[in-house]
Amino acid sequence: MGTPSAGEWITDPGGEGFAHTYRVEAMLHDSRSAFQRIQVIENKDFGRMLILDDAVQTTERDEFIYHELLSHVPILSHPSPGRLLIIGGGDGGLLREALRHPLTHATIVEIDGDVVEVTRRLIPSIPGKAFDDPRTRLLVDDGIRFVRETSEAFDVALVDSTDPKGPSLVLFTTEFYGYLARVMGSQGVLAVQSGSPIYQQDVIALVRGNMAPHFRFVRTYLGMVPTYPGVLWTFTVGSQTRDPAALDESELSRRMAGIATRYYTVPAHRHLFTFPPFLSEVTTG
Ligand code: AG3
Repeated sequence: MGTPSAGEWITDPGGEGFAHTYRVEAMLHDSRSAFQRIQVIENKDFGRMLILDDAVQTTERDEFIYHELLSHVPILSHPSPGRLLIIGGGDGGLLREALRHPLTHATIVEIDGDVVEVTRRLIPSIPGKAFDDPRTRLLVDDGIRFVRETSEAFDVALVDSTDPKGPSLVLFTTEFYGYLARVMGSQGVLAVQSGSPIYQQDVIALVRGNMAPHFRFVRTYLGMVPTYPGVLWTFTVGSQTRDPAALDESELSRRMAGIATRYYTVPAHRHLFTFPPFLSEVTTG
């Protein structure tokens, strides 16, 4: 496919029968890495947008929603998080948000170094200074191989993957979740993006089923991301010691003090896990 030019529309397909579409104000980047097509466009409503293999990953205007949800919920679910592991997340938005907590160390293992380079250069507000933080170590490597082979220990692991297709499929397997549970030990907390409750209910069921053997609590929560197909999006957190849906509010308030957020709030925390009735089967299956 040729590079779309200004004025043309690009399409992010949802299920088999619907899609989101965005008008290209300016085409800033279009390349093929060893793993995927990488595009950055400018859009009137969402600003700069990072698109991998036609799927919108993150945008200047709404990135905070996904990144706040995938960082604060699991980090707060751990009683004393020090060492963080991120698999994927090469745009750096999740790393930036997570580093707002008093972590001691963050390792990010991204398979595609081009995603890191392109985002840092063209959408610098998303990573901010996260890759220069002294606590950060960036490894351009295969995430599953890293967790299988490492002898390091982590407290919290976050999987910021693309849709379960091609190379990211392994990031949805029970073997992978088992390796992550092993590197985190008896207090570990894992959170992953688990897809759309509108057109990927099979993905949510897969993630929940594959995490269940490895974590005492497995909880799915909901967010609204305007630029993901269908807007509604899910995340699933596995925890060994505490139920992420039933944390003490005064502890949450203490730990979120000084961390200003635009989507996540402490009073709303437990409600993130309550789905409207038409979606309730998604998390009871
Ligand atoms: N990770 C991927 C979310 C999936 C979006 N899917 C889609 N648009 N079809 C987002 C990475 C942000 N750091």
